Amino acid sequence: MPTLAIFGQTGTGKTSLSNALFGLDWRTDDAISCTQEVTQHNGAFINTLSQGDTTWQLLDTPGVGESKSADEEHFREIYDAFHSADVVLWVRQADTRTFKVDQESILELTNKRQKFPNAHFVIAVNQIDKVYPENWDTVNNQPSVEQAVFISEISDLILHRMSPYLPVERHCVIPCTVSRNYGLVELVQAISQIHHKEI
Ligand SMILES: Nc1nc2c(ncn2[C@@H]2O[C@H](COP(=O)(O)OP(=O)(O)OP(=O)(O)O)[C@@H](O)[C@H]2O)c(=O)[nH]1
Ligand SMILES: [Mg+2]
Repeated sequence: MPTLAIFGQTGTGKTSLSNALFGLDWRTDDAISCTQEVTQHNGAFINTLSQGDTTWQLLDTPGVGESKSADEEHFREIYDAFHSADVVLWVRQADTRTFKVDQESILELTNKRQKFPNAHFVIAVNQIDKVYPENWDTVNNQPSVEQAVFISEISDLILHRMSPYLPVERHCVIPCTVSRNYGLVELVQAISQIHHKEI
């Protein structure tokens, strides 16, 4: 059974994505760091997102960057999840410009780029509904023309800032929004392209 493990800064939407992709009802929070331990589920993607019947071991991890003490407390189990993953899904929030927390935590997780899991790497650029000027096209349920331009630039920037740290390719940087149920089929497709490891 392949392992899909989800990482990223607190509040980016890791648990929301877990719920949306696997039909779960794990607790999320608008304001406070929520997931306090690695949470596991064995199951398939919901059938509106994928026709495949692969059973995954899903690991949802506590977000990084909440505080120094929380990061220290959670590090070991996040590290173990990272190195057991067949697919590493790193979640970024589209309207965030800071990369230092992601970069520093990846450096720690990879022993300063010395040790990588034999995994396939995907970045979800979540919460694209919040991208300036926040005028989501509700008629067609897609980004507005103005948002689409920024989302493309943001995805390029994320690749530029993250690829020195994580071996991710441009076609595996996937814009999405859980709230609008948009981009999730593409995200599942990117996750399902496990080239690098025999399962
Ligand atoms: N606008 C918007 N809000 C979202 C989206 N995805 C998640 N959220 C909200 O973002 C907040 C944080 O979501 P979580 O899923 O708890 O985030 P998390 O990454 O699991 O957070 P930690 O467990 O603290 O690391 C919640 O209020 C979600 O409803 C999205 O696509 N758009
Ligand atoms: Mg969470």
